[in-house]
Amino acid sequence: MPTLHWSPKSPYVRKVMICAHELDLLPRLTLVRSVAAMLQPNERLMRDNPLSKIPTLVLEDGNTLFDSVVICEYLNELAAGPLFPREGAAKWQSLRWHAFGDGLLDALILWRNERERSDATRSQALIDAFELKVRASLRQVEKEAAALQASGFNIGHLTLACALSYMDFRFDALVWRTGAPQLAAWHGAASMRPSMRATEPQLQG
Ligand SMILES: N[C@@H](CCC(=O)N[C@@H](CS)C(=O)NCC(=O)O)C(=O)O
Repeated sequence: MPTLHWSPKSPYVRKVMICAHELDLLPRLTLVRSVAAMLQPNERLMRDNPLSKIPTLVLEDGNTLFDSVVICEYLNELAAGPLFPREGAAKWQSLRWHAFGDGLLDALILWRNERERSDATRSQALIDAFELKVRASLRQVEKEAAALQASGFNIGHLTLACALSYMDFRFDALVWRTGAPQLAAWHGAASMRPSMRATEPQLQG
C-alpha cells in the first residue's frame, strides 16, 4: 500500500486526506505520522523527500510523490475521479482557485512563523504585508463565492476551504467572516461534507 507522511494539523496534508475521502481511497493508504518543521529537518522524512515536507507519498514501487497537488492529482487519476476538471474554463478555474488557496496557505504559514519569533527578530513590516495580502485575497474570493457555490467540488474548492479552515485554526483574530458573508456561507456548507468533517485539524495530536 502507498504510505503517506501525514500529520493531523498540516493543511497541505489535509488536502490529500480530503481527496482520499472523496475518492474512497483511504483504505488503500498507510498513514505515517511525520513531524515537519522548517527549522528542524526530519531525517527519516528526508529519505523520501529531501525537502523534508509533508505531505509526501511513497508508492509501492518505492517512488515518491510530492507536493500536495501532485499527490491529489495522482489519487484522482487512480480513482478516475472528478476533482481535476480536464479541460476548458472549468479546468482553469479549478487550477486558479487551487493556486489561490495554496498561495493563501503559504502566506499564512510564513506569517505564523514570523508572528512566533521573539520580539527582537520579528519583522512587523512582514507581518503587515502578509495581513494586507490575506485581507485583499479574502475580498476577492468573497466576490467569487457565488461561482464557487455554482460549480462541482474540486481541487480548487477543497484547497480554498482548507485555507479558510486554517484561518479558523491558527488565525482566529483575523475574524475572516466579517466582510465575507457569502464566502462564510459557502465554507460552512463545504465544511459539512464528510471528507471535510473527517479531516478537521486537531489541536491535540
Ligand atoms: N507546497 C507544499 C507545502 C508543504 C508544506 O510546506 N508542508 C509543511 C507542513 S504544513 C512542511 O512540511 N513544513 C516543513 C518545512 O517547510 O520544512 C505542498 O503543497 O505540499
